[in-house]
Amino acid sequence: MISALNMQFGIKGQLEFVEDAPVKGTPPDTRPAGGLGAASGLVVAEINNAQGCASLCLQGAHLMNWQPKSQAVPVVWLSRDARLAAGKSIRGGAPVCWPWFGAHATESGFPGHGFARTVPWRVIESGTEPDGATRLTLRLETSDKTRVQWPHDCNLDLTVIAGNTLRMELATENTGATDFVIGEALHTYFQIGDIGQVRVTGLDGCAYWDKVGGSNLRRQEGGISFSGETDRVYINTGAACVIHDDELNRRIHIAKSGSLSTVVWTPWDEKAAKMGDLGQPDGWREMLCVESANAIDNLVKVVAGTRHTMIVEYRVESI
Ligand code: TA6
Repeated sequence: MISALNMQFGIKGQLEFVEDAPVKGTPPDTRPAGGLGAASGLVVAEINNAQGCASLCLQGAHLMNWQPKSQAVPVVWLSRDARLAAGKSIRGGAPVCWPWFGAHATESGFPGHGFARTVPWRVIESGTEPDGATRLTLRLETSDKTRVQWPHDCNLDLTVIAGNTLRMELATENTGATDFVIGEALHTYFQIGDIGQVRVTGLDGCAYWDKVGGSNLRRQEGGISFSGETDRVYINTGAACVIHDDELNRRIHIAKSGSLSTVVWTPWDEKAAKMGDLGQPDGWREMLCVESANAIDNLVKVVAGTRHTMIVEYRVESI
């Protein structure tokens, strides 16, 4: 598998596929604590080019890390407690939430945020962009299991272009004869200096569903700062956002297209402690989710025979 992948899609000195396996010569149960945990056997695409580096687990097409060469600290956050395991979601990175966001509308037994992030995807293309960035495209592998939860004929592709910027394109192609409706998100965890110090701008005046303590419709006034659990689904907005991070001396610019919802989430201390996988004791202070999505009021009808694509582009500005 690994050698065949590298033969067909590897790019010398830029893109290599590796197995999440024990360090050579050490028994699997002595893997270092933390990091990516015990050997999962899952395959990871390691990208390293002149502009930056990134890593992506083929399961879930789950981008785990992105760090442009200009940055001493990764831009996409991965929990110290992140574990790779078959069928399990990875804490951090950019989980693909599809074909629904949040809880399933009617089936409480179906996984939150859909199944896309915990099933196998296969590589369908790789290449080098004219500016030297590395491009990789993966396609979700449908199965009897996925068809139980999603009985529609479709292709779901994720194209990742990693370099000085990070671009992700999530394309849903309806190859069947009937329309269907999806919810989706690129649920990206950004690395920040401290949650109490950052601000998010770009959503001034936008309506949002406040998910903390129920679900109340409110309107954003000015920028967003954080002093407690925050879980907001901003609706009907195609706006770009900026994370202002004075501690890390940078601004993270989050542009998007094909997305009318933006989710802003920090669990804060109590929820983080309950979740238990954000890196004890206060890993949650170093992450903030700003997710480009189509959720709640902004579900997307994909007409039979057509394709819908949601695109994000992240850029870091040192200040
Ligand atoms: O996007 C915010 C959110 O919906 C939160 O409510 C929280 O559940 C978070 O996603 C993480 O969800 P997960 O299923 O990855 O633990």
